[in-house]
Amino acid sequence: LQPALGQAPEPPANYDEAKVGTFTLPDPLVSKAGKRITTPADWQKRRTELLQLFADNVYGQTPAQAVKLRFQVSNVDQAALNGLATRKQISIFFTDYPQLPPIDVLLYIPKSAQKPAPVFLGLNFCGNHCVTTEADIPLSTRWVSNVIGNVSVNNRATEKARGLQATRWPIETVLKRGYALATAYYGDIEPDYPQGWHTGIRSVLGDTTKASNWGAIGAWAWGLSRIMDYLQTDPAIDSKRVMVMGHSRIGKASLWAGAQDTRFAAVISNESGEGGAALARRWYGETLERISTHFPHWFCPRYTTYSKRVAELPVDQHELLALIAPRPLYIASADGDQWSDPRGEFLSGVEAEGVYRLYGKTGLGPVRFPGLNEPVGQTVRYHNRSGKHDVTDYDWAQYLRFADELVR
Ligand code: GTR
Repeated sequence: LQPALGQAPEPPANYDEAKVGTFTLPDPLVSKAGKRITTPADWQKRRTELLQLFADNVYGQTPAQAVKLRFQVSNVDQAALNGLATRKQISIFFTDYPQLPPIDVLLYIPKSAQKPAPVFLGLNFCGNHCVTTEADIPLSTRWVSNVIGNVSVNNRATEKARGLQATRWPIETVLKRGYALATAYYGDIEPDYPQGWHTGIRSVLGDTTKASNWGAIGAWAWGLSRIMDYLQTDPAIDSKRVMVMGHSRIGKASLWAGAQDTRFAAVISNESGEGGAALARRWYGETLERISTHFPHWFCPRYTTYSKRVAELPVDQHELLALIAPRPLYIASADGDQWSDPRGEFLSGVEAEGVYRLYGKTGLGPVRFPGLNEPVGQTVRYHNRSGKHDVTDYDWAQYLRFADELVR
């Protein structure tokens, strides 16, 4: 691809470990004033500081104001998936902003549950009709990407999209293990293109004049918290056991949601890469420069200013992971997805260890970068799956085991 006239050609991506470079990571356990953090109480103060640094420099400021919500249960099927689940569809309306579309939540609750069920919550990439082949899930009427599967026409979903990403959502397996599954289309919160914010929550909240105005990742994370608001009202759900899970750009949003909103009991990052779990200071695969020029709408405006001076970014992504401590965290990479920098994702988890230790927990523990398909760690877990950028049954098998051991 030729760069457009007047545009500098893109620097090539590095995939050579020898060329990653040397760098000094900011220490999560040293406050801005230079004080060493040694107790959970001090960490709580440092946490506030770090959240602010991520807001000011990476994702933007999440508006603090409470937004009035109205939950409308539009459809309940007591015998979905051959009687395996109660399936509910819930629309989350924003009472004060009737111009905004609702977030349409698709929720499966295991029929076998004797008590409120723990739940995996994750946003999906192309509409609720994409996660399942069930014919009676309405096609999303929102803007959808034309690129995913080449099945949309003029950015609207078609029947061909039904079940398109069902392999990423093994709903029946999850239900049979006793977990509920909740999902919603990320484009309900903000359609993922540069002007998409005009029809999403960022059109009414935030401040576009500020370098720390929130970006789309911030909006998606905010939306996850609004779904949590609903889950807290559903008596069939154990809202103390909500695990937020996300793939790739939605993995970035899930991490930011889990960092800010401690109601999430655990966080699962599936190949979140740059701006997610991967260390920004490593020159490997996707870089801050590349992501902030290709997807500036995902981040706050100030983020781009670090593209040629990443060493000056006052945070790095291990501190985002540390913000999830002491809660369980799963970081998953794929070997065929070097763009996401598997080793950089692993090292980021290693660097969060000190904060887990403050709470008497072992995070990843003293581990080396593992071989393929070899999960490691304790409260923080990591695997590097063989295969491409995707969410597979292998990934879910690990998440279910992790949930059984640490969240259940
Ligand atoms: C890529 C982007 C990654 C990742 C990915 C995805 O184009 O460079 O950071 O977010 O998209 O979301 O699948």
